[in-house]
Amino acid sequence: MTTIFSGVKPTGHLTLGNYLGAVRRWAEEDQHRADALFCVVDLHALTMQHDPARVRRLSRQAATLLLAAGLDPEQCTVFVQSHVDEHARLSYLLECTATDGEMRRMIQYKEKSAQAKEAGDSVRLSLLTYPALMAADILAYGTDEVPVGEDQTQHVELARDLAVRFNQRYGHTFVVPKATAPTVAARVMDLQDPTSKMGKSHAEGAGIIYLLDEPDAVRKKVMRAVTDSGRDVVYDRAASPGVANLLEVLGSCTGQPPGKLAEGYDSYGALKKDTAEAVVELLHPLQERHAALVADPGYLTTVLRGGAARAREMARPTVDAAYRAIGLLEP
Ligand code: AQP
Repeated sequence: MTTIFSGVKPTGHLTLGNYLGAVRRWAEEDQHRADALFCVVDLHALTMQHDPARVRRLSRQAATLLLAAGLDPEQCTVFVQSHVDEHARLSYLLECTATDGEMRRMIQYKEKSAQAKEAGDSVRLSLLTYPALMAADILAYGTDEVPVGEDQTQHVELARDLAVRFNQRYGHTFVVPKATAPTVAARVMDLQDPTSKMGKSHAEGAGIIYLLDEPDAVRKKVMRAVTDSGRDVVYDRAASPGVANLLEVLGSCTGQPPGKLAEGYDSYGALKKDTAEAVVELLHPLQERHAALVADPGYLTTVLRGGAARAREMARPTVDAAYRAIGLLEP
């Protein structure tokens, strides 16, 4: 059976980008067709300046939203990364497999280390090494597929390279995984700056739709989205990034190709109105389920404990095999 692993970082409130790029597929397709694990990757939230209480709060909120989005603990394994020691155990072996140069080439490292320096913060060593931890997250489970948004493909490529290198040096140990991205909305852009990704760790702003935004807040953000100076509704990411982004969001919500949708509009206003309503409708059931789950916090705790126990059991044989293969004595 295919094994699927993916995760979400508790670095902010989950956004429409997280949902359309990743979480919706996990719930609607992946959990039903594979042995699937979905994880709140809390260790990854420690690579930049962080507030411990906020990370704890956001970790529970992210896990609650995964369930609200439709992940069913009877169908898949939902857990928190730091509850399963195998991730950190394997990460060190992968740091011993990766090179300094390939870590420094990671786009997110370049961008975020520049951001930290600009803010006058020191750059944490973990910001450089965390792709090895992400590779460990993936490889520990014999993962075949990693359903992610486009921004994460470089990290999954690194996990592939490390798996291949480790297998060549020490004997076959890891399955070589591949990233899968959705055909539409693989990179949802910020509504106010359609040349940059809608990211949950970015400063809160009118360009980011959060999954728990009230309907009126969603409408306001979409109606104020930056479009282009022209008038024609065309699907052209390079020439009209704002309009293309709205068409992708609408296309993803309604299951129609963005290029085809463009033919049905002759004004930006009508496109925005339909996009806003489609997003409100898409989020409504998720928000209702979220409210019900929040009313029963014990349920989430039970799900996460069960998920961690199962994940540990799944990861241990592969991580133990990697320890033996690389030359470490059995205890
Ligand atoms: N805008 C997006 N469009 C499509 N997919 C997206 N994803 C994130 N943003 C978009 C996908 O959602 C999954 C979880 O994301 P994450 O928690 O790894 O990262 P993030 O939401 O992008 O949060 P940050 O903290 O703002 O991260 P940085 O700044 O590091 O990108 C992933 O599958 C991701 O691809």
